[in-house]
Amino acid sequence: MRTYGLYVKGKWVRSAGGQKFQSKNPATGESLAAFEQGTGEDVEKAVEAAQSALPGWRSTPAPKRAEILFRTAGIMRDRKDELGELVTREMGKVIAEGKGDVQEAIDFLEYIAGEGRRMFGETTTSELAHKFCMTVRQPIGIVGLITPWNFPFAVPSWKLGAALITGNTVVFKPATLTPLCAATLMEILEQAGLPPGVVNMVQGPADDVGKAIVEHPAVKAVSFTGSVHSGRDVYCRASAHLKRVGLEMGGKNPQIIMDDANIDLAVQGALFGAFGTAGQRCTATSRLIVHERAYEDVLKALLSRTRELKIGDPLDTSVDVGPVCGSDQERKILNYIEIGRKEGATLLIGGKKLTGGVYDKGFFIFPTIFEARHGMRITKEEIFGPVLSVIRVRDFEEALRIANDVEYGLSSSIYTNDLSLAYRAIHELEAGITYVNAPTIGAEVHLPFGGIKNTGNGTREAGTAAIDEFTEIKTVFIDYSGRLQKAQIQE
Ligand code: UN1
Repeated sequence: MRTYGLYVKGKWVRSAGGQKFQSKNPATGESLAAFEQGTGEDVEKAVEAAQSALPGWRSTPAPKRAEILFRTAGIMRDRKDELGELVTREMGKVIAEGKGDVQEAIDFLEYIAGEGRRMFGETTTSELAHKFCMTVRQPIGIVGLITPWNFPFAVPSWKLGAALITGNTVVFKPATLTPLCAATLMEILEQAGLPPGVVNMVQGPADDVGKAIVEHPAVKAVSFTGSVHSGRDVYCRASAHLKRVGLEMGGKNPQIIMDDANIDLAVQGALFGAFGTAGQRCTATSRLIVHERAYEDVLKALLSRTRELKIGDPLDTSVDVGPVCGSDQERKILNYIEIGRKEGATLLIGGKKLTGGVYDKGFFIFPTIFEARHGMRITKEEIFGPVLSVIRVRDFEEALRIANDVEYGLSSSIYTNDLSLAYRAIHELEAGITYVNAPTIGAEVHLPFGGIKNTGNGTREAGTAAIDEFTEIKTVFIDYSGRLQKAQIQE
């Protein structure tokens, strides 16, 4: 089995602590590779490398930096099938989604590489004659990127692409559940021509490596995607150093189905939203809020379609739902199912770990649907697994009130053909993203992505907002009058 080092200054190196860990296929238990486990000392070296690469990288013209990102996307496109399989083997999402993860990385890298020839500032008027005013964007410096396991190519590529095009250098800590995807991404960046030290990867646990990155005084900004619990910790530690922090955290995303909706379409959306990626997206649908007049029809269609779902080997193209990503995930999800039962929600389907044959080697949970009352823990806390709570409501007002009565605000959806309800949902759903007649998952990379309330701290990733996350704005005044002119002062 191959052992991967940490990636520092363009070299694969041993960790200071000498410990190793392995990555395992959540469907089969097979070990995929071994990895050096980094420590705070390794972070120190990674920061030094990022520091020494910074002057060269920030002075490389942005369109030249873009060429490397375009090449990175090109390599991914050439290797898309193989990389998609890698995502599936390491993370467990079904192969169509594994390839989708890689496609999302390609899409974003190409989109953001285009910013190399934009990265617009402002030009504006001056209150004084013969004076020119504008803004330019500059890199922040060394940035720390901390990424989750559920999109092991896409989310690191969002953050890396945006940080790199804007001229920052990086210390990158990927999730410990998907180290092989991360190491492969480093190989691809290197092959695409990224200079040594521009991106440095230190694998390892959050409480050691993550903490060292967040608290290092030379790391000027941190971009984090993960749980609210960890994100809050990152925010508090980083704020002591007055760092820029971008947080993208949990969701408890609702899909509302009104009585005039196309039920078949709405149910297809709910299935994809709730059970796609085995419910392990921060955008996953975890609450289906259904108008009472559509309720029986929705439930019937939902259950009959869920019964037909094939659970199993995620590399098999006929499989709909793969395993969840590891034993901790499995335990947490099964625990929530137990909580749902105990608090009196009616289990309609699923609710257990699958056993026997191939299932014994992996972490398979059958898609689970509860009929629940709003207020139960399963309707308010993020589960991050294939568990959907269906909630019956009398009307749109009640649907809206329930949809908004959670601590999170990432994605949301409404199925209706009533234009005024659709617009009210757009205005009144408390979320960073609202879909009309489409599921809560599947955001496109050229639009801002992120949430309100406890989902985030006001930043957005992807889209044009990605540039804001990783740049400082410099305001420039050029006086070509040849004399001292005083703003605000009448003479
Ligand atoms: C995530 O789950 O962290 O909108 C990202 C979506 C994907 C991105 C999800 N494009 O579902």
